[in-house]
Amino acid sequence: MTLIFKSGSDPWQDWQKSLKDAMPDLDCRDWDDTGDDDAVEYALVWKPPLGELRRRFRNLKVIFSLGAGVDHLLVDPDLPAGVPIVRMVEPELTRGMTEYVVLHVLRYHRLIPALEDQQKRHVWNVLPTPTAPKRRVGIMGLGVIGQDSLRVLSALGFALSGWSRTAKSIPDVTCYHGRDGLSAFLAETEVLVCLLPYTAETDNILNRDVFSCLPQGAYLINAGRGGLQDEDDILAALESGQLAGATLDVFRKEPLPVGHAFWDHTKVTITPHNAGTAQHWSAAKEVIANIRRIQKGQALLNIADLSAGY
Ligand code: NDP
Ligand code: OXD
Repeated sequence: MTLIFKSGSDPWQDWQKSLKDAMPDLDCRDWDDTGDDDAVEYALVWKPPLGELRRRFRNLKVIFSLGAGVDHLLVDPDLPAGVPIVRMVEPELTRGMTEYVVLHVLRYHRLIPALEDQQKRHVWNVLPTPTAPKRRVGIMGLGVIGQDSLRVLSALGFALSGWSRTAKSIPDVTCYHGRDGLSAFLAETEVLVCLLPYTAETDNILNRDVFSCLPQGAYLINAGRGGLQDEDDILAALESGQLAGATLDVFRKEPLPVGHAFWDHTKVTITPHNAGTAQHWSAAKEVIANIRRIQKGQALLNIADLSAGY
């Protein structure tokens, strides 16, 4: 019983230790190590080379995504048929994402970019600052991460709304769903936080039409995926003042190309796709718990719905 591991950046030794701590008899192997590929039953991977899972591992039982999003796997037209894909759902990844959302919502709410600009110009000027109940924050994507972010924003007292594909009911959150609910959701959103997965339906969803439904001078925070955003439309909305600022963790092309207009834009804050990351010491326990479920003949948790694309 072997698990094969492939990460973009995480040190393999850390994951190996955490996986072995949780299941000592599991044989764990890094993607590039040689060994018996027929013994591999589990793959824990981020962006594996196209076609390789199917070509190399004939006895694969489950593909565990190292990320919450599975778009990096579904891009492969040659995935092993019938092998379930499990999303990464683990408390520390969720916590990291919530930290990111709350940090950047508060930064806009408390007008920090304007205050930093005043400081650069040695200007002492008190800006009117409402408290949280008077700030309307809207979250696109009411899944694991969206709902956890709402939980903390709600404790801070923000006026909250959310948008999802199917109908939801969340205490203290005005919920909208589907394309029909989108413009009403946007109309009451001063800080728009995007935590959607990238699918055929959400491709380019952050575009000029969406920005035009927001109140003038709204803020955008996108920690979902780069493919969700039309980058030219973001620049145009910043230029016109429709958007007052954008905080972007994800980009159409990553790393963000050296000459991209976002880099030096005074209204754009860039982070290098590190809003949240699965932590080996916590995530390994979730992976192993799911492997134990298979061994006991129980249903896997957090299987991606391939027909919905997330
Ligand atoms: P979930 O699958 O738990 O939630 C996804 C949410 O998006 C659901 O509420 C779903 O609606 C909604 N949604 C999906 N498609 C549509 C649509 N067409 N229209 C409206 N709503 C839609 O995912 P997570 O919360 O775990 O993660 C969300 C995303 O965050 C990931 O897919 C990934 O792209 C991104 N991410 C980014 C990270 C980073 O470091 N930047 C780290 C981790 C995740 P419904 O509830 O009806 O199903
Ligand atoms: C994820 C990511 O999807 O890291 O978890 O982007």
